[in-house]
Amino acid sequence: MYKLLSHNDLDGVGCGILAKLAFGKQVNVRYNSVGGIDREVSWFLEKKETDTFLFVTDLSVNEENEKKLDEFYQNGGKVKLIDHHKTALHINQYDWGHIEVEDEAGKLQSATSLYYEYLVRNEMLVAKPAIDEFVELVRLYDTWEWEKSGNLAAQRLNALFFLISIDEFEEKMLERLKENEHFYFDDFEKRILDMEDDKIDRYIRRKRRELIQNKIGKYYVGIVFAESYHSELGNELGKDCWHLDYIAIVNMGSRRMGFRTIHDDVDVSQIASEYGGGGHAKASGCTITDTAYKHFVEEVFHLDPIREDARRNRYNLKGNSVGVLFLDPHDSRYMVFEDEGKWKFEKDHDKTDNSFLTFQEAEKYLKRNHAVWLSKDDEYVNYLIEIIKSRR
Ligand SMILES: [Mn+2]
Repeated sequence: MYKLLSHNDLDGVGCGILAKLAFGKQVNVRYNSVGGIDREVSWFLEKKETDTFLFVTDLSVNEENEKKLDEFYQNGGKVKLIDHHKTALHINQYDWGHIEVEDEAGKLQSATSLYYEYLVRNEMLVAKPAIDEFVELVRLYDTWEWEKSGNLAAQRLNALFFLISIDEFEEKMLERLKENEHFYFDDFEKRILDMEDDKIDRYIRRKRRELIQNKIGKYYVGIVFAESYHSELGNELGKDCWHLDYIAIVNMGSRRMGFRTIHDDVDVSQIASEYGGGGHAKASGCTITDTAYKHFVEEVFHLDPIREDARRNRYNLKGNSVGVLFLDPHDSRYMVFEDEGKWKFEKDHDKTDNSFLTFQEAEKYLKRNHAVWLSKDDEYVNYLIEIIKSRR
């Protein structure tokens, strides 16, 4: 017999699907949250099922279970822990551990891609195009590479995963992978996925209007209270507010929060670990501890959300060397302009000493320090009229 303890997200369930393809009724699969895995591992070890082969995928164990698993292994038990989170790299010291964040070519791994390689290499599963394609979609989604490569199928696979129950998802995927040469979405799935896309767009637009900005430690942070679509939300808000170092998504209901960044020079696994959590450089999470509550809820709750840039301008356009007008919450106006190869700004018609190499740097400075937004054309025109009048 085989037992698989895996994560309850798409990547974790991808491992479960592969296990069922490989072992059929011989495997017992259980999905766990990050917080639930250690209890399951302890239970398994207490039962002393020495002839059951234990797989743990997409999750790691605490120190106590790490020791107990090694003891189990040393006494002839069969166990393999396969993960791609860098916080688990120390498990590689054991023969039964295989943690790989990226392969030799620098391609980011997911638990599903690692487990697939493992099963095929050990002749427990025969590779075929449909499975290759499914595994790659899961990997693209889990590592966020789909964003760069623009692979919407990966994002849609995850959306489908959340639209139906885990059991239903498993069943559909198992049948599809067994019976077809290639992976596909059927017509019904395509329709509900289109509807879901619209819903996500509306949700993100609404949450953008609720985004709060604050400086926490050395970082400028965007904070949003949200229950759903954390990945999509973190990514879209991060791109829209690229002047922020990372986005913190607070879920009061589950008492958990997530951190997302689009920037290569910010490591949010570091930030999560300061609050007792963990994860990846670009996506991480933690439970809302007292300190996290203080920083991300209490101290920001009274702040107003940051305004959006005007989107339908014809004249007040970013990068316009003649001048670009920004407004701040205290009704101050900032005109950014190019002068002798440098970008400068005046505040309410008064010169300032600031100068920047690019327009983006000036915009970043103003957005971080003064929470500005791009004004609409009519305010821009008014400002220009004031300049003309003052010259007469
Ligand atoms: Mn994963």
